[in-house]
Amino acid sequence: RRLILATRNANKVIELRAILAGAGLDLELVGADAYPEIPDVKETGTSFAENALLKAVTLARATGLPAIADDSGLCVDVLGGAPGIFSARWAGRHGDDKANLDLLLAQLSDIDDEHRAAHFACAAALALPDGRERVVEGRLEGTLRHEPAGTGGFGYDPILQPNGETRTCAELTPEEKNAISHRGKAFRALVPVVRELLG
Ligand code: ITT
Ligand code: NA
Repeated sequence: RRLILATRNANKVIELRAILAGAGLDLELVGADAYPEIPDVKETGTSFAENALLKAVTLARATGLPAIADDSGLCVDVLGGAPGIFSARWAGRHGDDKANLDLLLAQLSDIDDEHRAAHFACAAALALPDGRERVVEGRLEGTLRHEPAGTGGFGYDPILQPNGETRTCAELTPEEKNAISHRGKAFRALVPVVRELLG
């Protein structure tokens, strides 16, 4: 049986495959790229959960298959939670990770180390063609560096140092990141829900 990964972000696909590989789900995970005729989902929600559900529900309806989706981002305390759901297009162009990160660092240049708390958030949604839907969330708390460090991961990973770590997310191995990340937590929490609803 097939389960659609309702994302066009290649870095998310890599992480989701690794996170779900250990779950023992007897499902074939198929990326949204296998359905190029389905238009991009407009993320019109006002929360990570709403946007994740929009993506999962749209793909489940369009394919007739169960779908899971990820909506995620970086929430900076001193910015009142921004970039938040706008993380992927903070500097204007959707998915321009370097421009997004550079702009955020510039916006925080005057903020001292005591006031650089931030967290990654991830909403993991499951939608079935019959209309059933569920969503769970995960977080990774940390502080923001003044300069990027590391080459792993994607997005804002080079500037987020998880609490209790001396390295940024981009300096962790993929296994280390997935073990503590917002995405790892959210999707490990979604696994029993997938089992319950898909049998
Ligand atoms: P899909 O909607 O197709 O899944 P997307 O890239 O548009 O792909 P989002 O709207 O959820 O996905 O935006 C996620 C953004 O949040 C991403 O571009 C990064 O800037 C940031 N982000 C999410 N998870 C991250 C992580 O694990 N490490 C670093 N940055 C992350
Ligand atoms: Na989004």
